Amino acid sequence: MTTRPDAVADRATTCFQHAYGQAPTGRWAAPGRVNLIGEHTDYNDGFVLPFALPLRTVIAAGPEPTGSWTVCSELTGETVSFGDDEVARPGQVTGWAAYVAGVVWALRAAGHQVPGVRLAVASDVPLGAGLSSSAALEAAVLAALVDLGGLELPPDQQPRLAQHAENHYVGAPTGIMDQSAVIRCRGGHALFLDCRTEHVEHIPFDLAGAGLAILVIDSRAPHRHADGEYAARRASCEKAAALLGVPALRDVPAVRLDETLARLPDGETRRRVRHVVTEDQRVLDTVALLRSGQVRQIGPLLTASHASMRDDFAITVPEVDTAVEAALAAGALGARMTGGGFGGCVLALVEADQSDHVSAAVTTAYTARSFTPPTVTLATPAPGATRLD
Ligand code: GAF
Repeated sequence: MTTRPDAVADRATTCFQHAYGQAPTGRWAAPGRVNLIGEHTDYNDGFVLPFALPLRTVIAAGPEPTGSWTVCSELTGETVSFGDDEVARPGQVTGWAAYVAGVVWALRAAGHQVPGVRLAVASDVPLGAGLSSSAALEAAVLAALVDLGGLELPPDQQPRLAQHAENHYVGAPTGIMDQSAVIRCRGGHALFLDCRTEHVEHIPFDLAGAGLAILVIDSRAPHRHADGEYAARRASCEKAAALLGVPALRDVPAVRLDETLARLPDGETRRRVRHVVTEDQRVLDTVALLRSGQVRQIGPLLTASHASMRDDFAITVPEVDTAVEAALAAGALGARMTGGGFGGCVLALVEADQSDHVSAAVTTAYTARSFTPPTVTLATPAPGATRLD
C-alpha cells in the first residue's frame, strides 16, 4: 500500500475529523476520466479507450458502531445518514448521497454483508464537466467498503457493480465505461476495453515521450436536457439493433454499412447506427496506431469522431463545436468532445510546445461568441482507484 498524501486527501481527513471527532481508519481515492475515443459505444457492447486523470475523489472512512451509514461532503457541507430501510430499495436517498447509498444497495443485492461506516468525501473532479465525478465517487466508496468489510469483490468485478448502482439506484442508464476507467486504468496507459466481454488491454500512452500533450477544455456549456437525450440515444440504438436482428450494434459489420443502413426505416436511425458502427472502428484503428507507437497519427481519427458525434449522433452543442474548430484552426492534431455530450469537455491533441497557443486560440474564439470562458488543463494518464493509507 503506498501512501501518497496530497491536498484533496488531507481535506477528506479534515472533513472526517470535523464531522465525527476522530481520525479515519483509512483513505481511498478514485480518479476522474477522459475518453480518448469511443463515445456511446459502451452500451452497444462495443469498444472504448478512456484514461484516468490525476484529479481524484477521496473518501476518508471508519467504522460506524450502529451498523448504519453516514457520509459528509466537504463540498456541500451536508451530512446524510441512512440505514437498512433506505438501502432496501432505490429512490430512498436522493442527490449526491444516492451514489453512496446505491453502492451499499448494490453490494447487498449481490449478497455481500456491508459494514456500517462513517465516510467523508472531498474531490478535485469537477461536477457536471463530463469527467465522471459520479463514477469516481462510486468507485472510492466501493473500494472503502470492500476493504473495511473484507468483502470478496476483485477489482475486475467492481465496475459492473458500480454501474448497477448507477443504473438502478440512481436511475441513470449509463454504460460500463466510466466505472471501468476509474477502477481499472493504469498510470501512463489508456484502457482499451471490450464492453461486451470486459476484457481489457492497457495501451502505453506516453504523450510526453512523443513531444505531445492533451488539453482538456471544459466547454462550460450548461448540460441541456442531457439525461433525457442520453436515454433517447440509448433507446434508439437498442431499437435499431432489434430491427437489424443483432444482439447489439457492435454486431453490425463496418463493411457494406450502407446496405445495412438501408434496412432501417428512417434517416435519423440510420445516422445513429452509422455513428456507433464507425466509432467502434475508429477505436480499433486508434488502438492499432498506438500499439505501433504512432501517437501523432491518431489526430484525424479524433476529429472524425467529433464530426460523427456532431452530424450523426447529434450530441454536441455550439460551445464544444467552437472549441474543436478553434483548436484545429490553431494547429491541434485532432480534437473531439469527450463523454456523454450536450456540454462537458473537449480534448485536443497538440504538440507540447503549442499548448499555450491552442489554449489561447480557444479562449479567443469563446470571447468572440460571448461564451463563458473555458477552463483548460493538461491531461496525463493516471492510475485508477486505490487505497491511500
Ligand atoms: C457517459 C456514460 F456514463 C458512459 O457510460 C458512456 O456512455 C458515455 O457517456 C458516452 O460514451 O459518460
